[in-house]
Formats: sequence, structure tokens, C-alpha cells
Amino acid sequence: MTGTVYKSTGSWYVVKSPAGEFFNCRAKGRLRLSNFKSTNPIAVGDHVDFELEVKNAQTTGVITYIHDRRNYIVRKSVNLSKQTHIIASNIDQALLIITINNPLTTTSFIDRFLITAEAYHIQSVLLFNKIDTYDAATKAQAVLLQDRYRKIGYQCLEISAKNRINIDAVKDQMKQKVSMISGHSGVGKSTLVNALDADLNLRTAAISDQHQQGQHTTTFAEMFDLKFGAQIIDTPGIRGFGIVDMEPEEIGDYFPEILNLKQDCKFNNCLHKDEPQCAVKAAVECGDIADFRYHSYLQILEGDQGNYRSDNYTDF
Ligand SMILES: Nc1nc2c(ncn2[C@@H]2O[C@H](COP(=O)(O)OP(=O)(O)OP(=O)(O)O)[C@@H](O)[C@H]2O)c(=O)[nH]1
Ligand SMILES: [Mg+2]
Ligand SMILES: [Zn+2]
Repeated sequence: MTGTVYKSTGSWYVVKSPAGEFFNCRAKGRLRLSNFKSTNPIAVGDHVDFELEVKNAQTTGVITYIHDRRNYIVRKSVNLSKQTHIIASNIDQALLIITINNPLTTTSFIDRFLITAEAYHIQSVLLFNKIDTYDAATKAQAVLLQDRYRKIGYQCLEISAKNRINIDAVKDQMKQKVSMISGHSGVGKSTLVNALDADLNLRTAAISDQHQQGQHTTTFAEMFDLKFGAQIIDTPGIRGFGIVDMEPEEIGDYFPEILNLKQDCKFNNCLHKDEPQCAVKAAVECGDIADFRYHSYLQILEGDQGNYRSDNYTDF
């Protein structure tokens, strides 16, 4: 039987059968695992073959095979271990939840996320959450950021998961798709899932007063079927986002506005750094490419791991 993984705790998996039943499964001992080293060989969204076993009147499953993934999104831990973790697989789009403060989401974090999604051919939508709390200055920042990202081609929405503002627009964007929801801890991912379907009632928690950071309330990725005909994968908050193995020449290709201009650079292997007659640098100078995007590009090119909170919005 072939099913879809809805939850993964690392040792147990919840798999949905074609008939819509959920089974607790474990992985068969000698299962051939994915060809790169990851902390979790089986991820939410995976299509797997599994067999049922009945022991002591309990039915559980054994996963015997993982089908090839259409795509997946991975995160490399920013600590020394450099381990790769598959966040989710076989997804149609990524919803990145951004908060301007409480907690702060930096542009460098947003851009690291976006280029990773670009590299795996996954469309991203930016959701600016908690707009019910924005004062005039925060609102102005949010508008500026949305203008910049829309100009590059990313869809942006302002929402309040808590006060249910623009939730229908999010639903429209999600219909008939599998969406993965991502962002720092405390930005409101689980609150949004609850707003999309009140029956789900996922655990959420206030961010800590002291550090203005989330408390990592969601600890495992999990997929949910939503009543309006969509699936969503709630994920644990991510701190930093280490970029997975990219060649320096490749990085610019995942910034759509850089990719667009690179044929106008004098050198066809231009890294848009110190080279003369670089169309990208010229576009940064005249404001066609946002300073903060170019800054993110250089950071990634230089292999800076972009640790959470090491920078802020001052660069635009
Ligand atoms: N004012 C306001 N608060 C919100 C909004 N969305 C979420 N919150 C609050 O932010 C806090 C964190 O929300 P969660 O949904 O637990 O955040 P999360 O992204 O799931 O966090 P992790 O599971 O830790 O990754 C909770 O106190 C929510 O009530 C919003 O639109 N406006
Ligand atoms: Mg959560
Ligand atoms: Zn160039």
C-alpha cells in the first residue's frame, strides 16, 4: 500500500492510507535511505510503501520504501554539526510567515529562505503576520518590504492570524495545493493553521517577554487536511538557515532580479562583486535592486551563516 507521511517524530511516522486511515508506522531496518546524510531519512510529505502488522490486537505499519521526491526543502543546521534536515517534501508552495517585530524576521533570513526554495523550484508566498500590532513606523517598514519583494515577483499578503484579517485570501492561495508553512518560532504559524480550520486547535504559546522570541512550541512537522480542500504542513520554528551546498556562480541564479540582469555583465562568470562593468552593481547603485537584497547575496556568497539576530533592518 502506498501512503503519505503526515507526521514524523524521527522514530515513528504517521502515514495516511489511500482510504484515508492513519497508521503509526516505523521504518524497516534496512530501508535504503536518501542519498545524502540527513538527520531524518523520512520526512512529512513523503510518499511511502508500507505494510500492516497486527500484534496484540494493535495494527501498526512498517515503511518499506520511499518513493522519489518531487522536491523537498532542507535546512542545514547553523551549528558546527552542519547536519542536514529535510523539513518537508512533495510540496507545491512555501508560505513564509514574517513578523517585523516580536519576533524580528530579518531580510537576511527571508532571503536565505527564498533562495533555498528557488533552488528546489518551490514557489514562495510571503505572509506578513500580526498586522493588528503594527504602529505607523512598523507599518511603513512592512509596506516598503512588500513593495520590494513584489517587484521581484513574490506574492505578499498582510495578515493577522489572531484577528482573522485576510485569512480568506490565504485560503484562496492554498486551494488544491500542499503548502508548507515556515518562519521563526513565535511568528504565528500554528495560530494561522488554527485560523484556517478551527477544528484543529493546535498548541500555540506567547513569545517570551525577556527576549522577544518564540518558545519552540511546535516540535515536529505535521501535515493537516483542511476543510476547504488544501493541505498544510505546520513546522517547528527555524532559527537560522544555513544554505545547502551551492556553487558561488549558482547563487545569483536564485535571486530572480540578479538572474535577470546577469547577461548584461561584461564577464559571463561575473560574481557581481569586484568585477568591472557589472550590470548588477549598476542596478544596486541606481536602486533597481534593493540594497538589502544585494547585501543578502554577498553574505551568502561569502559563506556567512547568517545567524539569527546578527543583523537587522538597518541595511535598507
Ligand atoms: N497580536 C497577534 N498575535 C499573534 C498573531 N498570530 C500569532 N500571534 C501570537 O503569537 C504567539 C506565537 O504564536 P504561535 O502560533 O505559537 O507561533 P509559531 O510560529 O507556531 O511558533 P513555534 O511553534 O514555536 O514555531 C502566540 O501568543 C499567538 O497568539 C497575530 O496575528 N496577532
Ligand atoms: Mg507552532
Ligand atoms: Zn555582474
